[in-house]
Amino acid sequence: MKSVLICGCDGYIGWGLAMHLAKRGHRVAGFDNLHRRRNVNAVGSISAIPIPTMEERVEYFDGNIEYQMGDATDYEFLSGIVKDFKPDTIVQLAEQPSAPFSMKNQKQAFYTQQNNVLGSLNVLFAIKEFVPDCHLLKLGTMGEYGTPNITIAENPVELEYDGRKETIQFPKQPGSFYHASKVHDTTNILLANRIWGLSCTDVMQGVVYGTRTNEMTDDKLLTRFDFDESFGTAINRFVAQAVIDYPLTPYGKGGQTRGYLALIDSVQCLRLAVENPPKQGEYRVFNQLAKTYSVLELANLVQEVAYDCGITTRIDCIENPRIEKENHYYNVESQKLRNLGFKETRSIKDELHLMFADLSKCGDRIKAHRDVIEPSSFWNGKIHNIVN
Ligand code: NAD
Ligand code: USQ
Repeated sequence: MKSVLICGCDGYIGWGLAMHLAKRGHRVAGFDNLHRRRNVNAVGSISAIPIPTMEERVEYFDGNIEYQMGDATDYEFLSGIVKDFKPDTIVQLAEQPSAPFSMKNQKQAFYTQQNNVLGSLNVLFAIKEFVPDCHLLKLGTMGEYGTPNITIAENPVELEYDGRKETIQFPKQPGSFYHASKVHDTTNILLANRIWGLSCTDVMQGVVYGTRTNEMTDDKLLTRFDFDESFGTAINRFVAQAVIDYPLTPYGKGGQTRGYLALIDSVQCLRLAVENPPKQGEYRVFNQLAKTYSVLELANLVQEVAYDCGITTRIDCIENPRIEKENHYYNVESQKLRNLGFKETRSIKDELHLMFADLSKCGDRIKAHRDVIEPSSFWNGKIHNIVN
């Protein structure tokens, strides 16, 4: 049994992970500042799936989860909970996760980097001061790497230049101020690993989709589900769109390719990392994804499954609000979690069927907020400058 502190336990992944670890017999505590709820409301949206308060969730769930409201950027609060709970694993999910939100304006870019980088810096110091042997399981993102024209390695790579060799982490090319905040985190973690011997799994996770984990046995235990331009992610948005007869929205040419995994597999992978910690003083990277797809492939898959569910839906490629390559090479090494036993729980089509079943009950809530689906913030308008 591990004692696991989850930073950001009210979030899309955090709530599912907290229940999953508690059901596996781990001792689980968590905290959250509830900014995700606030930020989604601030962009004029809501979670399509209604969710109770964190206090109610903990009560409905008959496993044991200790919850406190609090902020990772408040060191007094954070060090207090670490000192009291004495975790042997800290899962750091407590960050602002939306790339489009971070690109809206100066205020949101500043907020994202301050919240993410300084919150994670506090986690590093709390570990050093109070639980130096603790395993930090840190959620980074596949978007730290960008879309390089070579295979993305999971292990450090050897660089040869000017007749000399050095081993380095795979180079990072983030595409938004949000993704850049994760690269800054990685730099700080590597430093803490080098100078203090901190043990860390830095998870480069792909885009997560889905409505369910096995522990969500009751509607009151479901996790949040967003579909707006900022907080909704590709597959989740497409299913929500199909449910209300809104044309699916691949951006631009639709060739943008990313790694994806279902929520149930995200918590499976994080549990495997918790139960198989790195060696003391080790820094390791896991590239966490099940499969890669282009957004157009995803839109086609969602259209097919919608049809099976009796919904006819249209695909309208719309102007890309982001600055990104729309036709590019993408290949990722992701073997380490598979070596620990990770297997995709079900096919993407089966997962999409479950999503349609859950979201078809939420059509009215999505329809009432349909105006937040269309992108309204363009990253800079110079889309023609991207070399494909
Ligand atoms: P989320 O926003 O639903 O969860 C993060 C939670 O942390 C939220 O409940 C939020 O209120 C809380 N939080 C944010 N800043 C905080 C702070 N300073 N102190 C305390 N609580 C704070 O996001 P998610 O989709 O569950 O993602 C979790 C993590 O995984 C994030 O770090 C995200 O960047 C990363 N990630 C997510 C995805 C994805 O597709 N969802 C993919 C790759 C990586
Ligand atoms: N996209 C569309 N149409 C849409 C929405 C998205 O074509 O309606 C495209 C985007 O332009 C992008 C791709 O789909 O090319 C993925 O976009 P996304 O919004 O699903 O994902 P992203 O912005 O990259 O961010 C999400 C999570 C973030 C996490 C990241 C993992 O919000 O927290 O870090 O996925 S990754 O993409 O691997 O960096």
